[in-house]
Amino acid sequence: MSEVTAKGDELLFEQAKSKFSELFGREASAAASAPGRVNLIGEHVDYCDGFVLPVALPFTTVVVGAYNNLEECRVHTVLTNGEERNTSFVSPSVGILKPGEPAWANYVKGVVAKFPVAVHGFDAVIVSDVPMGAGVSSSASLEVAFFTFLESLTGRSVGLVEKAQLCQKAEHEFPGMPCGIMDQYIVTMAKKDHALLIDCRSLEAKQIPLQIDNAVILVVNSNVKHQLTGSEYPLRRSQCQDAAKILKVPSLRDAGVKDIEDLKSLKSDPDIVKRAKHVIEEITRTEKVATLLPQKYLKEVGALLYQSHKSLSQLMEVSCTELDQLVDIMRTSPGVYGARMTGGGFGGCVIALIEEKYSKDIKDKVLQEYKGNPTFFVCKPSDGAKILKI
Ligand code: GAF
Repeated sequence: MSEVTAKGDELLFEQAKSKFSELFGREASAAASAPGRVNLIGEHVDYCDGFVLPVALPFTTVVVGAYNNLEECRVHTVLTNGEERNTSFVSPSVGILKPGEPAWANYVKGVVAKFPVAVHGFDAVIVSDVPMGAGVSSSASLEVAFFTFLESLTGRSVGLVEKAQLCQKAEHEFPGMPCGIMDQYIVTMAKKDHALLIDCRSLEAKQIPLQIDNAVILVVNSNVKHQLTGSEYPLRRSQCQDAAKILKVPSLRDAGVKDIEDLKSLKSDPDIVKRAKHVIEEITRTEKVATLLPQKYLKEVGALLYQSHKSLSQLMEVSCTELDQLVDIMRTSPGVYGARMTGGGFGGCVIALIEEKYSKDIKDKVLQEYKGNPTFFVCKPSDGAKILKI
């Protein structure tokens, strides 16, 4: 089946509650959910203090649980593909949490460790339909859902920006991924029918209405994930920091087009020049899209999406054959304004801004021409994390 649809909070919530009572023999007392996301534009610029324009998806992670009067946190997870896993670790009220095996548990442990109070032992069940390894931020969805669950469990909450920052810190220190702030921020703050223009320096944000009449954002999952992100993402981040250092600016947000020439004349490493050029130009493209989109200048927005993809592929070098192929198919499809890869790259999804009436034709063309096994969904801008009433 090439079409994937979100199950919705309610169904996942029911599933999580009944799993909890089946496993732990009592009712859950606290619950929360948080969505996945796609990024419309502003890729690989959040860690350079740039602007990003993500949207939350209707796919969500739900966490339910209750205290267990033990000195242990026991967590059971039901993955998108139905597989189940569990883990347990010492409660932070009696011990210090450290990253370790199993790898997936680090996302949960990190959040528990960064939570502002030492949580007593609890049992929890996680159920999610956010596609994994698809670049739609299943990790931030899990982190923020878990943090929000802990807020509900303990009655201790923090401001939304602080929540996003603590979850980002958890991801840096436990799974060890030096991500920017975009994913945790959108997953925390998203509003239905809106994209969010985030200034990753000031951490202020503006809701951008996403009513684009007869157009929709089609997401195509390439269903490939190359094992490069682990090493290549930190490398991109450090190359951007090196470029800023050479230019003697705090970050590439402070650099302009002229600086690209300066970098060249200083005989900088050609890779560093390419990364800087991508970041500087992508920040400008993002600001433009945030202005053009609500005015429904869809052709112009589409052209910027194509430019963004080209830059991610040739300058940032975070695309791959499959994503390039999907974007190329879009270029020759009727009814497509523009398309680009979304997220960290090396696989995952492509987004395409399309005329809704061409949706079937476009999908048929992708199914015929794409060499892999694609799946599709339409991006319905959804709300951010919330506490669910038990
Ligand atoms: C990943 C990271 F987690 C984000 O912070 C961001 O850098 C993105 O890749 C690329 O734009 O999702």
